[in-house]
Amino acid sequence: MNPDDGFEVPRVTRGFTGRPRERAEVLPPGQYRTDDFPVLSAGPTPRLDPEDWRFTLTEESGSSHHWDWNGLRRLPRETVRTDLHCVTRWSKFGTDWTGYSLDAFFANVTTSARFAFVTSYGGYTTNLPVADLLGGRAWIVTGYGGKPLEPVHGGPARLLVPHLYLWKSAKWVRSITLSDTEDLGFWERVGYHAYGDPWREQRYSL
Ligand SMILES: Nc1nc2c(c(=O)[nH]1)N[C@H]1C(S)=C(S)[C@@H](COP(=O)(O)O)O[C@H]1N2
Ligand SMILES: [Mo]
Repeated sequence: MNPDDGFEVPRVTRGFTGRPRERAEVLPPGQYRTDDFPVLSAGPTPRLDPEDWRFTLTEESGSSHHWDWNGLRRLPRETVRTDLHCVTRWSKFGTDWTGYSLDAFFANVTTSARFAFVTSYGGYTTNLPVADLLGGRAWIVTGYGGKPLEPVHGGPARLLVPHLYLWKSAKWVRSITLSDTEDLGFWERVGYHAYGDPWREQRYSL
């Protein structure tokens, strides 16, 4: 783990990207507030050294883009303060992350694909529209609360898509594959909503 990673405590609390944070610290319907940070993992925590971490972004054409830890760290680093909303009904306000906007990963990507399929080390998967990864709304994060992201919360690197239910924020993220067809991920296949907007309470598809 690089020692400077995650040690920059965010000072700009809201709208560091220049956009207002809508409805920050307001509970979506059916949620309760917690100050804990529960751990929800469908399997064991993969132990992955940053040196062994790789991330692959594959276009619908099949051509792919790769980042290792050094490549990741060459991207512009951002701090993010955001609320989290888990489909199991807990919400946590004002969490501080450091990471890299998905916009930076898409800078040299040519795609008209609508759908993204995310795969983690350990085999977890989830799906979301490509559009939801763009526009300063999604990050690969490596720091939490001013420290390197703990393995149980997805370290060394996880996806963070806070405007959707937290199951979309794949821990130990390994790859994103773009496609014209919608493939469902681990929870979506067993009945969780394909999109998962907490403000519209899109918990289940059934
Ligand atoms: N790889 C992976 N990512 C995952 C999960 C998982 O089981 N495996 N669980 C998801 C769910 S359901 C939630 S609520 C959040 C929980 O994140 P946390 O454990 O950091 O609170 O991670 C999401 N990302
Ligand atoms: Mo969850």
